Amino acid sequence: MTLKILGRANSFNVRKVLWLCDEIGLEWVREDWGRGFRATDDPEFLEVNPIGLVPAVIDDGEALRESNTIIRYLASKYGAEDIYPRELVARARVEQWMDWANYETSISLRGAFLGGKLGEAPWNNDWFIGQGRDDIIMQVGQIEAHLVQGGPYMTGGTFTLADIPIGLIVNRWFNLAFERPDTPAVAAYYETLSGRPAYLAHGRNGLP
Ligand SMILES: N[C@@H](CCC(=O)N[C@@H](CS)C(=O)NCC(=O)O)C(=O)O
Repeated sequence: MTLKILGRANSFNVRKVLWLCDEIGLEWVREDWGRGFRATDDPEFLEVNPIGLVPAVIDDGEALRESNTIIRYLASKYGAEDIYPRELVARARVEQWMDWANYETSISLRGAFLGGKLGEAPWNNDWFIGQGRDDIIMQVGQIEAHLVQGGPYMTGGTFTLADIPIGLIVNRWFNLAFERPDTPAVAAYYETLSGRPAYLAHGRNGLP
């Protein structure tokens, strides 16, 4: 049965699912939910995801939520071991970047992006914006330092699930408009990812 994705296509976390699906060739349909579309506190949405955030998916009648969980689930279900290895150390090296992105950079991007770029309340106060900008500069610096040690992808020579959240952060980084240090290794990584059609469709697609 075709995978159903609930969430607006301009959402950072929905884009992870869309990118993964196209990367491994899964068929999907999508419904617009979230900011600017039907609200996620609508009972119809809450029945699928009681947490009230996008994305949610319905796969073979099973409702699932949390973007990283969804992409790990789909990669596992459809045997994409090249991008989500079974070997435990290799798997942990992928997941550590996914977890780091979902906690650390999500908070800083609330200030730097939602507050500083979109002017969205309650994130649009000067302290929070400033803190978010300082933090994302530090965190992209950590990605830069990591890529200088290795690359071209986050876990080495090949593309993995780790590159999905990090690729979306990097796209957002280059779409922010405040004074930032140069990050040449991150810029090279951005170009490397841009060789992937699914990244051009859902990551570097003109949306921040
Ligand atoms: N930890 C969740 C975060 C989900 C999240 O924050 N989604 C945002 C969009 S990226 C959302 O639902 N915002 C409210 C809205 O669009 O109405 C995940 O990774 O899926």
